[in-house]
Amino acid sequence: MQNTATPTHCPYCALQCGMNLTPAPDGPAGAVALTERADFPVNRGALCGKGRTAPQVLSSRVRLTSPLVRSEGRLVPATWDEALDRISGALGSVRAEHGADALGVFGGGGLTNEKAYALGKFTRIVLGTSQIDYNGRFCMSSAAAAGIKAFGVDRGLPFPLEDIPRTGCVVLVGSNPAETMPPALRYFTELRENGGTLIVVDPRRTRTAEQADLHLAPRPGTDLALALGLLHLVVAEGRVDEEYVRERTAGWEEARAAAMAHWPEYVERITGVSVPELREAVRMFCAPEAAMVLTARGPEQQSKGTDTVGAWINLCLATGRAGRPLSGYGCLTGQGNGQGGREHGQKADQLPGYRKLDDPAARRHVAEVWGVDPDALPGPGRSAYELLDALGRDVKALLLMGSNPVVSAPRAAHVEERLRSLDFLAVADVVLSETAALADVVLPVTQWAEETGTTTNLEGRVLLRRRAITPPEGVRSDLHVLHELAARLGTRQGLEKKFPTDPEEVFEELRRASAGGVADYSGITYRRLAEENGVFWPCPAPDRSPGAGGGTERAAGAAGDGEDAALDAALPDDDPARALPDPHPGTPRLFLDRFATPDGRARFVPVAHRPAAEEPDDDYPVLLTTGRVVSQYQSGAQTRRVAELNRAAPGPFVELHPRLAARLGAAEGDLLAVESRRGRAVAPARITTAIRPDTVFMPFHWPGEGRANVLTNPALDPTSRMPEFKVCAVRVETVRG
Ligand SMILES: Nc1nc2c(c(=O)[nH]1)N[C@H]1C(S)=C(S)[C@@H](COP(=O)(O)OP(=O)(O)OC[C@H]3O[C@@H](n4cnc5c(=O)[nH]c(N)nc54)[C@H](O)[C@@H]3O)O[C@H]1N2
Ligand SMILES: Nc1nc2c(c(=O)[nH]1)N[C@H]1C(S)=C(S)[C@@H](COP(=O)(O)OP(=O)(O)OC[C@H]3O[C@@H](n4cnc5c(=O)[nH]c(N)nc54)[C@H](O)[C@@H]3O)O[C@H]1N2
Ligand code: SF4
Ligand SMILES: [Mo]
Repeated sequence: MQNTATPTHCPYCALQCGMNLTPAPDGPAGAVALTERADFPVNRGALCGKGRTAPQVLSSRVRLTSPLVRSEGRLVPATWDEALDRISGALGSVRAEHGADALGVFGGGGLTNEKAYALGKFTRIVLGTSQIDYNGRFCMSSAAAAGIKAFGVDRGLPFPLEDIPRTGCVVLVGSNPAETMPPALRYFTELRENGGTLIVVDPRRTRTAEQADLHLAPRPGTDLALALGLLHLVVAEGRVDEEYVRERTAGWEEARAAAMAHWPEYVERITGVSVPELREAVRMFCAPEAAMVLTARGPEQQSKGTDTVGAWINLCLATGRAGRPLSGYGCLTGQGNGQGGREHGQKADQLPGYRKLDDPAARRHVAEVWGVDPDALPGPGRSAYELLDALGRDVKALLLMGSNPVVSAPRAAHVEERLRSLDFLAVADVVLSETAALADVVLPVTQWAEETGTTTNLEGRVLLRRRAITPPEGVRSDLHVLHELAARLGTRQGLEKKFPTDPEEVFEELRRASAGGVADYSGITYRRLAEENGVFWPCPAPDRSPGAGGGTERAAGAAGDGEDAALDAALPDDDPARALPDPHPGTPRLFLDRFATPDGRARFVPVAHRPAAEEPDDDYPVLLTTGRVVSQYQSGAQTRRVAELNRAAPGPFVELHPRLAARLGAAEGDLLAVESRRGRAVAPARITTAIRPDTVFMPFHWPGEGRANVLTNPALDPTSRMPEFKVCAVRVETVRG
């Protein structure tokens, strides 16, 4: 491999910060030097501590470099052939005995587009099962469902991050970028420097909330009432944009009636946010010409997450703040490929290009690309938690790629027990995660810097992650795993030929499969991604019209235009190349002319407040909410292997208010037992006035005694099937002795 710097992207969150990597010739295997990559516009060189230290996880000391198989209860090293044969033997016999739907597949939003695509295809045409879902269900599924209802398409942000500093007001609802996307905080700082205002809605005064002009601290699980109360005031104060509502939306009367039932005083009682604060928020949001609402996991990870996001979208629509320059609703997606991972078919109900598995035309199109009979494609399967809950019962064997549910799934002790009850579990991972440790076979796979692939960041910008170094001996790519399993498990000879191991070949097929779909990638090539530093979908191939139903802006001046024009001028008049249409420039901004609904209008959704699935009572009097800290990533499988990050964030804690601490007789650092109807976790107290006195907060990054997810409630949103990670009832006690 060359010793020059390779421009690539971080393996972790949805910002997908750019960085340069150079192999270190004299260092240990996998050692690379990381340097700033200033040409990538999203982070302009800045990285958080996780991104900066990500190369440490490449070193073979902290990772798996040999397949492992279970023998007499223990995981022992094996050859790749032994491990793959074990998997195909076990999956084959479960299928023979119990039918294809007894096989389950669980994917991840960190997988590249190519892997997500290949995994969905493998599940449907090699295993023949409907039982696939992925951890993205736990992430942005509520925002996705609400976006589809209101706008007809789900793309996290319908505009690039660079628009944020130029709008007038941003409401950040349950989002803590100071910890979860530090390089993006700059966009909000610049907003305020430009005279714009920032409102943060969070039960905790986070480092993000500290930057805000106005911080609203609602009781966890009450964002729906809060948004309805704000809409009520918008109507009462005559701030509705009547002309916009008439021309660009449908369903206002019903939504208006629902909001009018939510009086400010009633909303104050539910949320704890005072009427003057509500009025101030409305004034700040409505004063400038343009404004945005951005949600993240706070309001979304609720059993009413879809309705809650719908209520915030209604607020944008009533005030004319969607589908106009510098205005709109957006969701800040989480994982590295959180956006692309939900578009190409690892979701239970989905086919590539964001097509629906139950749509006959979609089935025909994709089946043709795959060279199979549309009737042979299974139907929609169970959602993530429902799939995990069915393990050992209806689903007897599981193949898992890119998630660590023992730590990250709700009601985690139960999920762990379900995983243990499987006839067979295979896990592909880069480290021995807590979930991999339960497996019958573990496959060690290549990591971000060792393989090429595309991801789609939170803006809908498709990016090329490039291979920068040679992987260690003994590891293979996820694409290789699927190829080899297709060879062993295919119901007809040669099926593995449909599973190439070269990512660009997979992408070429993904382009065709997505063509004409909502998330149309057909006009995107690896070459363009390399030259243009990313392309926003939809980007149809030149002879197609956008699949998202128009409403899109043709971005001016995509790189290469000038070059093409010069080339054109140089060609003789009758040269066939002259007739080639210009490539589609991609779509940084959606909805400017019309929304992606059949009639081009956005839909108001009538919603009403309802309580959380579990409210505090005498037995469990305190609210628990959960989330993240800056120095650990998700289940911690990768970041807990980096010493510097462990020093910064060594373990779990329970954040609580001094008043609650006094009532419990707890001092800073004392061990607290937090108990819910599902389990008990123990972690030291961290006392701060930055949290509401009725609420405790725990980060979920750790296994063991302080595992927050043994407490959380798997109550599901009826539409998105999102579990209620952000609110459940607990009791808290100090642990004596
Ligand atoms: N350091 C770090 N960064 C990450 C990740 C990580 O694990 N670690 N993960 C990535 C991923 S996959 C994701 S999804 C994103 C998540 O990014 P965020 O959504 O910013 O992260 P969270 O900490 O889960 O939740 C955000 C805030 O919601 C608040 N909150 C809790 N309950 C409620 C409520 O009922 N209402 C409201 N309004 N707010 C509430 C919490 O106090 C918290 O501050 O981060 C990404 N970036
Ligand atoms: N209580 C609570 N729980 C939560 C949340 C919360 O806010 N509160 N948030 C939820 C959210 S938003 C999310 S996104 C989930 C995330 O939780 P998880 O799904 O557990 O996510 P990770 O910890 O990122 O797990 C990814 C695993 O895949 C491995 N891996 C990384 N890259 C690859 C690859 O390319 N191939 C393969 N085969 N493996 C790879 C990693 O080493 C790791 O073991 O957690 C959810 N759980
Ligand atoms: S903000 Fe996200 S993408 Fe950027 S360096 Fe940190 S973890 Fe990586
Ligand atoms: Mo996430």
